[in-house]
Amino acid sequence: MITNQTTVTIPSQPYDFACDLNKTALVIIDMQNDFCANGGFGEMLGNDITNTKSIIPTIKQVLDQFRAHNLTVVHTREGHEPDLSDCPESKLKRSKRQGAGIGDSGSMGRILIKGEKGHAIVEELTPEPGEIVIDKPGKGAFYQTNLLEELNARGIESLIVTGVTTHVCVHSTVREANDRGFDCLVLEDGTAAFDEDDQQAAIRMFHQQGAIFGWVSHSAKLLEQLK
Ligand code: TIU
Repeated sequence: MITNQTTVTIPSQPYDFACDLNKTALVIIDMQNDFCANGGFGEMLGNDITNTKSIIPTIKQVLDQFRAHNLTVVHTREGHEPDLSDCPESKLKRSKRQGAGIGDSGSMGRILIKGEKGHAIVEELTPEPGEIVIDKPGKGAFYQTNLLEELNARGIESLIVTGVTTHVCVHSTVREANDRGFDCLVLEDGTAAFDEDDQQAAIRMFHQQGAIFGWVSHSAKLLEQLK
C-alpha cells in the first residue's frame, strides 16, 4: 500500500533504482499527434511512426497507476507560438530543408504550433486537471519553461521518464534533469525512437558508466510496485 510504504525499489540497469513515490513524478514527453499519429510532423520528416505509436498503451498503464495513487504527473509538448517568435531561425531552417517546416500547414494543422491538432497530446494520454503540462520550445523540458519550479514546489526528487523520441527530447530532458540533481529512471518500453538502432543506442547511453545519466527499467517492474 503506497500510503504506508512510499519507498519502492525497482530492478533496473545498471542496478536497482530506489525512490520515494511521494517525491517522484511521472514525466511523459511529447506524446503529441505530431510525433505519434499518421500525417504528423514525424511522418512528414520521413519517419515511420510505428514505434512511437506503439508505446501509447504502456504509458497509459503507468499513467493510470500514478493517477490511482494521486502521484505527480507531468506532460510535455514541443511547440511554438503561431508567429514563431519562440522558434530559433536555425531550427526553422533545418525543418524546412527536411520538407516539413515548423509552422507549415499539414494534415493536422500547422506543424508544431500551439493549439493545432498535431500539437495536441494523443487522445489516450490526454492530461487531466491537476496534472502539470509543460509547453517547451526546445528539445529539453527545462529549457525556457517553469518545469524546475513546478517540481521543486512539490518536493520532487526523482523522475520516471517516458515518451518520444528517446534519442532526442527524452535524452535532452534526462540530461537537463541530471544536471539539476534529479534521479531519472527511463522506461525502455515506455520510450521510443523512430529507428530501433537509435532506441538501443539511446537506452544504453542512459545507464552506462554506472548510471551516468540515470537508470533503465521496464514498465512491468515499476507496475509491480504500484499495483
Ligand atoms: N520530441 C522530440 O523528440 N522531438 C523531435 O523533433 N524528435 C525527433 O526525433 N525528430
